[in-house]
Amino acid sequence: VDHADLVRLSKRMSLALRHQPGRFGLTLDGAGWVPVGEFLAALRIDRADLDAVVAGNDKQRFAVERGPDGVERIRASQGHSIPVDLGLVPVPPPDTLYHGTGAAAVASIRASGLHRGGRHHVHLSPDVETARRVGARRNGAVVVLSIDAAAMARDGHVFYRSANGVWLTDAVPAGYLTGT
Ligand code: HQG
Repeated sequence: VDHADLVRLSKRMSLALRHQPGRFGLTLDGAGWVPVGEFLAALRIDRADLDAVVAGNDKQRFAVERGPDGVERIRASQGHSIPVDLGLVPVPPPDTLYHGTGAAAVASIRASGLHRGGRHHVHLSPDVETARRVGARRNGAVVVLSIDAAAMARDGHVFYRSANGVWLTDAVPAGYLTGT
């Protein structure tokens, strides 16, 4: 399999593990896990392909581990639109976090802050380069916004960090956004 195949498979895996497991005949447990064997059968892929995606993934989107019952399981580390409880614990954020987006969204974001949309949380990046990559998924020019996470934390906003290093919070009110 070449790189393009792995990216395609990674997207199918994201669809199954974050958004539409039912479309693949899968049911995730309350924390988003599904047994690896079931997952391979449902997506009709073999173990080597799964390992290639999990190991080679640029963002480490997927976690594979042995569950308490001894059965190997897989889940997405973040990005769900279906209700799963990842069991993330609140962590104090770095002073500044970043959000990369498209220029077209900036006026609205400056007016009303960052909303989580269909996802569980607003996704924030630990550094400008990562935020730029996230923003590059949008059309047009990329804008990187800085977030005064220290002030948010002082004011009682809670932050989480996913297993793959994405910072998560419920919402970012406009007052905590600064330029780039
Ligand atoms: C925008 C990828 C107008 C926001 C990435 C973003 C990330 C507003 C879009 C993860 C707004 C939502 C999430 C407002 C927010 N007005 N636009 N008030 N508030 N927005 O995809 O952060 O590759 O749900 O700027 O790497 O882009 O899937 O969020 O452009 O970690 O693993 O609404 O998805 O991860 O888009 O990306 P998304 P995101 P994966």
